[in-house]
Amino acid sequence: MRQKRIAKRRLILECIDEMRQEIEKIAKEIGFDLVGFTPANVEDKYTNRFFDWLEKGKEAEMQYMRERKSRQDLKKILPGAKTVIVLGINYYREQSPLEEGHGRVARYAYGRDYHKIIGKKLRKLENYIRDVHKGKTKAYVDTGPLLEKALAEQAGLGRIGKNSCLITKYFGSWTFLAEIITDLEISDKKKNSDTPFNICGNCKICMEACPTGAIEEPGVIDCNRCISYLTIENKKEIPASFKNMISRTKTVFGCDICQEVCPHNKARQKTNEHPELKDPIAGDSISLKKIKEIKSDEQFLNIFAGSPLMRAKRSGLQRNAKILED
Ligand code: B12
Ligand code: SF4
Ligand code: SF4
Repeated sequence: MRQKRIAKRRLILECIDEMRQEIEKIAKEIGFDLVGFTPANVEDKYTNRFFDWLEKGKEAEMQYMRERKSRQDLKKILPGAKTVIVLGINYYREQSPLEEGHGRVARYAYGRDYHKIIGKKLRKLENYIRDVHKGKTKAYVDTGPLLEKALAEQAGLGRIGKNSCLITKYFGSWTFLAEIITDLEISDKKKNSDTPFNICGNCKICMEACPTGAIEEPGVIDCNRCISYLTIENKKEIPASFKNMISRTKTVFGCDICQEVCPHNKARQKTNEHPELKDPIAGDSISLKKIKEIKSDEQFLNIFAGSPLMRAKRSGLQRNAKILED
């Protein structure tokens, strides 16, 4: 009897393993570079950190970050959720040297908005899971209340560094993240070590290199000080105390500094091979004169439609460019 039970259990485990391998294979064919599986619950150590961060007001004006419940319990998003399939896509590219009179654009915003590119790939994988395995699914790519880096770390895609980015083994932190929550029970029980930031050891290079001191503690970003937040998400005037610091970085949209200095990235970064990421819209940098001369929202749309720069709107981009000109 016991022997029979063990044999049955072994068979189930083999089936789960096979299903995981098959989904991983399809995901890679669709164009994902990294695939991992984790149970559909976020460990307390992450949610506690997240609540702490909110309580201290580190999210600045990003109201949408205050949605707490579903970040903790994914069954509130998909009833019966059992597994999160975490996916990664390398987006690294070498940048051309910055020309005089130009402002730097962060690498993630070089071409077409990754939400659109990855969204399409997610739909393909969801269709496969629904049709072949009859699983319910709900997909995200930076589009909902998930702790994506926490889930990626749980799924074994990489480790969170002191710069708070998820650093993967093959591409460093130059990796977009996306998730499919499903009611299929296919999670992988392999776990990362519990020691936080052990990928960093005693290194603090990113904390020291951040021009505005936004990495307050290992893994904790104060958005009120972060150039990425100030130049993308922030809708207001940029506080005078940060203007000089931003001007020195010559950044007009986003910020890559705490990733560029990371020794893990230097050892792992390789130019991505995704054709969809190669068409420039904003490019590596934009002429400040060109930004200044945009006279209407319509003209702005004509130039930047489909690009992550739409998030800052014309007013935000012109505000940023003005800081570099002054
Ligand atoms: C809000 C947000 C921002 C904000 C805040 C950034 C931040 N670090 O929180 C701003 C606008 C500043 C930002 C900037 C950028 N972002 Co952003 N952002 C997000 C978003 C929507 C939510 C992140 C979040 O929940 N923050 C809240 C904090 C509290 O959570 P956390 O950062 O995950 O921190 C966890 C860990 O660090 C850990 N932790 C922290 N301290 C400790 C200590 C101990 C002891 C332990 C155990 C754990 C622990 O627990 C925390 C809670 O889970 C995610 C998408 C998503 N839904 O997850 C994208 C996301 C994080 N962003 C992304 C990117 C690409 C960027 C930029 C690189 C863009 C750019 N070039 O300008 C920068 C990077 C700046 C940086 N160093 O983080 C990617 C990151 C991919 C990766 N490989 O890490 C994501 C995942 C989007 C995506 N789908 O690809 N972003
Ligand atoms: S993105 Fe830039 S400003 Fe923000 S923490 Fe990193 S280095 Fe600092
Ligand atoms: S620069 Fe150093 S401290 Fe920062 S994430 Fe990389 S290894 Fe960790």
